[in-house]
Amino acid sequence: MNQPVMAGVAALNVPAYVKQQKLVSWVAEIAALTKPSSIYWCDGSQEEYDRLCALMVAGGTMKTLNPAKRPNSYLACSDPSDVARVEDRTFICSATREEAGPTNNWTDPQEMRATMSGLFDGCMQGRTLYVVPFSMGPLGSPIAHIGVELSDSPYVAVNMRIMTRMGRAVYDVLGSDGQFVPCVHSVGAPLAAGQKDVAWPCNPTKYIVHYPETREIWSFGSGYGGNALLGKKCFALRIASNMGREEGWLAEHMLILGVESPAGKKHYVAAAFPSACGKTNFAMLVPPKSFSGWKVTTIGDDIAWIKPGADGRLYAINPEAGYFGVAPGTNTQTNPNCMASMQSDTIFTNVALTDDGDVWWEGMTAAAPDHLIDWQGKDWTPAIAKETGRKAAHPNSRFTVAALQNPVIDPAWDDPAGVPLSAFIFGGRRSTTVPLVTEARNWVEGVYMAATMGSETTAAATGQMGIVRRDPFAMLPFIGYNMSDYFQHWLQIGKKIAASPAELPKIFCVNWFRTDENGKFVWPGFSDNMRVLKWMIDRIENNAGGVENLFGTTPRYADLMWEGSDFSQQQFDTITSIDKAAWSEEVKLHTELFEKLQHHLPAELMSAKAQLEKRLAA
Ligand code: SAT
Ligand code: MN
Repeated sequence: MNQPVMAGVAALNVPAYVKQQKLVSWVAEIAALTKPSSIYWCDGSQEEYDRLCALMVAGGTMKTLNPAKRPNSYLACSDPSDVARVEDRTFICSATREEAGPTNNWTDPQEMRATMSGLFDGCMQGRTLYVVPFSMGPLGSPIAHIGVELSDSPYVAVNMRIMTRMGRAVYDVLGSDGQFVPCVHSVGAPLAAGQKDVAWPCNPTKYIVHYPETREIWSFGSGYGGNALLGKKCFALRIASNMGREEGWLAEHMLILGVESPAGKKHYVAAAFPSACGKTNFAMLVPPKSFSGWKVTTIGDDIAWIKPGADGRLYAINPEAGYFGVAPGTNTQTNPNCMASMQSDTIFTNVALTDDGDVWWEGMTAAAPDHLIDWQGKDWTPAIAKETGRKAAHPNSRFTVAALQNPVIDPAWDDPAGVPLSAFIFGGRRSTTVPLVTEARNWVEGVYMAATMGSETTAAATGQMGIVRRDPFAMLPFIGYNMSDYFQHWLQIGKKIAASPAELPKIFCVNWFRTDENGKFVWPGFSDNMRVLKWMIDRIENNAGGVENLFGTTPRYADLMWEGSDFSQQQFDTITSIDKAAWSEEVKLHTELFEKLQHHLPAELMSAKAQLEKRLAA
């Protein structure tokens, strides 16, 4: 009769195929803290996915889209306060503040653990704790790593099934003593007995916490994207960057694409851009018609894990298995492959619902439908939008879709060995100053360009939009340790390759976003980015000209292929001109950044800056 041990504690229900005692004990420990009403171990099956989606449809979290228009697809709309990553609530709790560095929020790990224990105590009451096992990278691959996310959000469970290799097979790889990164997530909205749930539970208090030393993640209060799908930014970038530093590899905020010439020669390049700056579009680029025979294929659209191979070259894998991309602006012109990917089996978040049960977002079609239900569930018409400026879809609305649905997925995307990289590309969103494309003359100059990169902020993170901030390597929100040490790590990798028989990948810096005097983008972007990509490939093969300028080598108009384009020399000059006065101002911002990062800042970068200043003064 008296069962004190079980009182108020959900049954563990461990499936027989789970063989690891350490994992089971950890689940029991978190359950004892968070006090869910039940525990459910995800197996990753389609049946389970369908069941959890149906549960969320019944609970009002998701709507089933019209199966004739968008089969097996759903629309989830979040609480209006929970729509993007929260960088000011993201913490790197290394042993010392110095290890987290000046660009990260830091709290003493002991103190943070006490805060977390308080917040997580009873936070899953009335909810189910989902045990979500996942592999970042091909299952069982020597470069892959396993994580287990404990979450009280079924939305997280179904999204993780798309975004990672999630399910039962992970336990076979994990065995009785394999390593995994423990990830604890709660929306922070316990339910009292009989209390009715809301469609999108979350908590105004949010914490996204990383403990690099013990490789743990704790996330509280948000159900959205990178805050909640812990395999993505938290694990694959913040924790993995720490692993990479220790083990001699790189975890980067980069897409990876393959580009094949008509002659059948293939190169892979990795490109870093801040969130919502077109990584997914670039990764799925369709070359212009005039580039017949050229093919672009996708390895990944957001994250790259890059390891030196036995031959000295750098090999990259995409640790993810799906895309969590920005919807607004995506259409059959800007990204036909992405539109095709989302034809079915897609979860949409915070886009608008059409009257016939399909989705819509700003930029999807030239003309908006006459009537929509917007992402906040309100009536929306073009007239209302004109009057109030209210968007039908949130600017950071997203789609979650499996990589395998991408018609141009690269045949090697799942290769455990990864693909060899010929170049790195770094790009920011800059309406002025930074030219269309620049090639670094050497590794150090490339690292300098990446380190000092600036970009105008987007809706992917909460906070003011459109202000230029330094975003080194597009990693500002994602680096899990001291930024200066990270620069050093990059320099180190360069030295290692230089000492091997392999050639160093080239480093390029791009800017698709220069505007004219009316604030309009000058460069058409999208397909036409192929013209820039081709120049890079030609440079790699010693096959294209360019001129040296202040800080690298840039193409002249004649160095790019213009067939099928009416982009003029004069337009080209507008987006490639280097204004000395603007660059003097720009370098002041580099100085400001370097002052902030002074501690451990590599001397090579200081001298790269001194050289740039000298050229500017000449
Ligand atoms: O919300 S995510 O962090 O997954 C998207 C992004 O900001 O890149
Ligand atoms: Mn991203």
